[in-house]
Amino acid sequence: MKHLLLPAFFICCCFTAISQPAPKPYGPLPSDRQLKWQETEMYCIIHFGPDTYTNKEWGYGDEDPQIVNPTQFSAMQIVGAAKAGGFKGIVVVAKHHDGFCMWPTKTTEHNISKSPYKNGKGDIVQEYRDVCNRLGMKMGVYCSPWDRNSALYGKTQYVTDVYRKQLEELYTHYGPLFISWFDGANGGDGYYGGAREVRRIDRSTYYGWDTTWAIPRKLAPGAVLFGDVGPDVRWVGNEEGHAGATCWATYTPHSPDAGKQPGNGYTKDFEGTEGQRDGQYWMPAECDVPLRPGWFYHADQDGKVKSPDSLLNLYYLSVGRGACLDLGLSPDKRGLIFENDVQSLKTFGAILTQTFAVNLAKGATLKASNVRGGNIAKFGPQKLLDNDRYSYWATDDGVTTPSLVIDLHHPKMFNVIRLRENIKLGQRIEEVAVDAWENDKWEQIGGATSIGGNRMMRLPSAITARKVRLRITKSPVCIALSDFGLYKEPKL
Ligand code: FUL
Repeated sequence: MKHLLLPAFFICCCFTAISQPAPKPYGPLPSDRQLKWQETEMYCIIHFGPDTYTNKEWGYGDEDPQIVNPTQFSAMQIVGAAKAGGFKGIVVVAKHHDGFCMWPTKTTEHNISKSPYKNGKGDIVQEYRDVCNRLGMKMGVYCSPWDRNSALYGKTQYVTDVYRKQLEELYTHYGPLFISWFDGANGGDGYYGGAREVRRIDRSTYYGWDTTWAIPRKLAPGAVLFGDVGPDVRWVGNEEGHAGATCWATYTPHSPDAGKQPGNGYTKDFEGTEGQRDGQYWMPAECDVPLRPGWFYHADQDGKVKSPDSLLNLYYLSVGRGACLDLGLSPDKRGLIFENDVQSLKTFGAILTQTFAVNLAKGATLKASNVRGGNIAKFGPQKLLDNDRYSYWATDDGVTTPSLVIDLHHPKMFNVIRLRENIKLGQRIEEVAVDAWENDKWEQIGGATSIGGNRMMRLPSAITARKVRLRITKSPVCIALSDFGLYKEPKL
């Protein structure tokens, strides 16, 4: 009898393991386009236009197109500088608040074809498109809703016949786009076709966001829509480049006035910094910050370009907290990225490449306190090291505070710890702690909250250890952790 029972027991065990279903998803989930955006991590928004020539940040809308006359404009040099910095895409400012369109639009005369650039035959947006294709960079667009040039601004006709038509042109001719950027700065004084007055709009209703968003959904289905109210990616609430130390991918935008619909430029934007644990939507944060003090080029800021070190710091405060970093680049009057900026980007990119070239945990022996259904092949901790953001170590339902010992076999020096959840199953883990085996006992060396698609702990100084322990200290449900990495930054 015994000899029959044993195989039966094994078959039974194997069956339970194989049939062990994946954990149930938790909370709001990302769409495919949001997953791709999350993987992008870093991109650059590029401001170039009349303001470059007038030394302003917000053009009034009465600028003469003749001033836009770059003599050496090179999309290759600009996008190349971003790529050297480790950025994976660009957002082209196709129209800023001054209303000047950098492509030959049919919607207004106030566009690049009226400038001397390439004798009126220029199309800056197309030049970026071609170079992005050549360099394997993603491209997105920003077309300012606020238009200080248009005589129609403030009327319904502006939205239906100008703004939405501009979006249609951009989505139709310059795709594929990975992001469409919607700004919150809206309404105020301007040229408005010569009226030179103040025009206010109802920020909650004027742009009819649902109808407006339907255009990219149809014409640029791969693009996430960014704005204060998302709906795919939210503004982080500051232009300093940092997300909250706790930063949830889930968010519900609220309007500042009770009972009104929130809109871009009309939210409690400070809430974007942390998001909300019980947020209704998957709407992770983007941190936008310029490389210089301003978004546009100003010669007197040539000495104020952020250093590689400060970019690195911003990287950990944004990407390291599950947001994406959107760094502002500003080509100068020549149409080139200034030398200082190029140098800073290059060094920053080199540091990132060196830091993340080797996961020092690779080859380690991993021992988890629990593996879902005992099914090591499917849910075991080795999935943490396979470089796949969506394969994962999972625990049994109800096991919410597991731990993992990482035996590196030899003492290794590191100062960055990176964790990622398989966010296809939602943002699950609320808090973790990391210990190192030091002086014959576990000493806590790091901790973090709200893990999500990316969470990095940058230690105050490098430590050397042979064994590291990860403790999940708070999660409402069983875990689905996809990556664990230990890295060492090179010395600057
Ligand atoms: C802001 C704009 O008002 C700035 O001029 C800049 O374009 C920045 C990226 O977004 O809201």
